[in-house]
Amino acid sequence: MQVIDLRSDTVTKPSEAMRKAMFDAEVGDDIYKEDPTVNKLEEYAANLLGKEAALFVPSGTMGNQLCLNVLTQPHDEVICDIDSHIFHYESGSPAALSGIQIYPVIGKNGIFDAEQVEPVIRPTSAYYMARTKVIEIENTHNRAGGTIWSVDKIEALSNLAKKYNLHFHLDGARIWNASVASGLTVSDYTKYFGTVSCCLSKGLGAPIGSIIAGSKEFITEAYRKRKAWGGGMRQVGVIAAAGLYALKNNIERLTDDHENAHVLAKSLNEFENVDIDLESVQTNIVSFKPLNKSPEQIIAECKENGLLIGAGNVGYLRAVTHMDVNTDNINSAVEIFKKILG
Ligand code: TLP
Repeated sequence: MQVIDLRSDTVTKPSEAMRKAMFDAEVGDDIYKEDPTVNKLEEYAANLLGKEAALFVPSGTMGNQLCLNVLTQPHDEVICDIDSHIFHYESGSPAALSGIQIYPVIGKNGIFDAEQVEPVIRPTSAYYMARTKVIEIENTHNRAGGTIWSVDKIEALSNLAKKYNLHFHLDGARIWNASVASGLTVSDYTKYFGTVSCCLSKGLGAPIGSIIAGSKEFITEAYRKRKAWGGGMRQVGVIAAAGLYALKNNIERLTDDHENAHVLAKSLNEFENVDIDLESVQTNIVSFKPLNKSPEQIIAECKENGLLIGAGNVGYLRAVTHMDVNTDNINSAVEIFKKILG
């Protein structure tokens, strides 16, 4: 039985051309900054993101957590959306690795306003409170279903961060999807942030790796911390080559994934037993609520039929489109869903 895997865009496998780039990669010891391919990737990514410097890290989680660690001291606080990845899916690392706490604000589809943030910034005189240090947003927003932030809302938060001398961090794991869907460049978004983390191993199809970017000073400190946390890597040009290939070749094609997600979402919307907000389907993630059975039951029944999907927000299911599923696969997925949810 052919299996259609819509659990995540992380499941993609490197294409032949990407593997060739990996095979051909020049390598050196990256701890000594002597891996030419890693150096090329970091320079290319820094340019694309409009930042002074960038650092290749093993995962998006390490990327976000390194950024938070460098930006904060123990007892500090990070304001972010209640459904953000750093709050739900990074194993409590802000507390465990940096001794900081999260102040979650309740966004709509993962997006919140500066007006919600200003009242919860702690007064600097309140010595008995955590110190607000960072505002963090996620673009696109995973748990909210791949939603895109408007530049206006980002700019308002950036101004607020400046006003209160706070850091502004972007979890841009899927910033490429936001850029392609909105028609804005990646740096149209990233220019508002001091620090950015973004993934090469999701929709872009690289097997591993993320990039963090910011000022030279910030990256120098993050480079120290990456080593301290065991994330220093050696002849890692073989995987950096995949990341470089992904950035150069796989961004524009994300529109195909977005179209497939729309096709899937529209079909699901026609089923009696599905609650879906079509407005939230803006990129490659389709988040929907089954009304006839529990999400676990649906996941199990889909699996029996050769379709893999995952759990999303509480009570929701998540299907993610990516380069290893084509329109025929999506049509087959719709048929399976029809059997189970129609
Ligand atoms: N997200 C994964 C899971 O952890 C949920 C997925 O399948 O979508 N930021 C965002 C917005 C993410 O969606 C993810 C991964 C990360 C950070 C962390 O990246 P990795 O998995 O490389 O640590």
